[in-house]
Amino acid sequence: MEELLARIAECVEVGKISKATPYPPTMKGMDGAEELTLQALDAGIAPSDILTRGLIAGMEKIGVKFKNNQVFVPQVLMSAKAMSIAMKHLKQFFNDGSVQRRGQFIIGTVEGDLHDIGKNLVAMMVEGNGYEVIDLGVDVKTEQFIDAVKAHPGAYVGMSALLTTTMVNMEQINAALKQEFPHIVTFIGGAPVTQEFAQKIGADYYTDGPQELVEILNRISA
Ligand code: B12
Repeated sequence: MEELLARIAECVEVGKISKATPYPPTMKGMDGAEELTLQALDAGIAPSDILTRGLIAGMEKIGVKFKNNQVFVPQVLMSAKAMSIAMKHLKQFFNDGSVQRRGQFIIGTVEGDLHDIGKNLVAMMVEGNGYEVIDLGVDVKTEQFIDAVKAHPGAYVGMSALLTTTMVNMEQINAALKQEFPHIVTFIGGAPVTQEFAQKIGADYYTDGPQELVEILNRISA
């Protein structure tokens, strides 16, 4: 069992999706995250162990490497793909409640902004670390964020912006969220965003990448 979970973690870390996918070349023809997850389920390993000790363990490793500039966006996207294909087979266990999520995280790129690569990366990393992600997409207006929190009380909210002209929209969205839901915890990020800006607009947290965000989420939701 330990060996199977370690192999699942490795597949996520290196982005080995399934037997059929050629990446990484050193693992060509070998079982990937998909086959190994199915084998683990067949072997009776608890879905929660597959998630936390297999998939999430692998995602944590790639997250740390990304933070330390040891890997770059394409590798993280491969890891996220390996993770999501395995998650497809675990979804039913989340839906019937036998596996608990760590929390809910609403994310969107703010009004006027269509950049979504970074936002998607953050969403995948957060999901990969055991949270349910409600992705509102791009060009998300204040009302959409508010409606999403109404539909998911207690969820954390993340906002992304890549333009100096759209990051200012975060201020209004954040203020409206704080007014409507005084206990809400908000995160902001994106290339032009800074810690000082987060402080200025009253957002709770700024991080420059997904790994730091996940570390904060794990801390505050523990
Ligand atoms: C790809 C890209 C595009 C693509 C977007 C495709 C897509 N589906 O996203 C297209 C071609 C559509 C595009 C359009 C435009 N773009 Co553009 N684009 C880029 C580019 C090259 C890369 C952005 C990217 O994806 N980076 C990779 C990701 C992984 O990084 P990231 O987004 O920063 O995300 C990381 C962190 O910021 C953080 N993060 C991100 N979101 C969040 C959220 C939270 C909560 C947290 C905690 C963290 C976090 O985590 C991520 C992972 O580490 C940048 C230049 C650059 N090098 O940044 C310009 C750039 C952002 N674009 C720019 C501009 C000007 C535009 C346009 C206005 C161009 C035009 N004249 O039409 C339009 C705007 C359209 C619109 N309304 O949004 C400028 C912005 C300048 C500025 N300071 O405002 C840039 C900087 C290019 C430049 N040097 O001029 N763009």
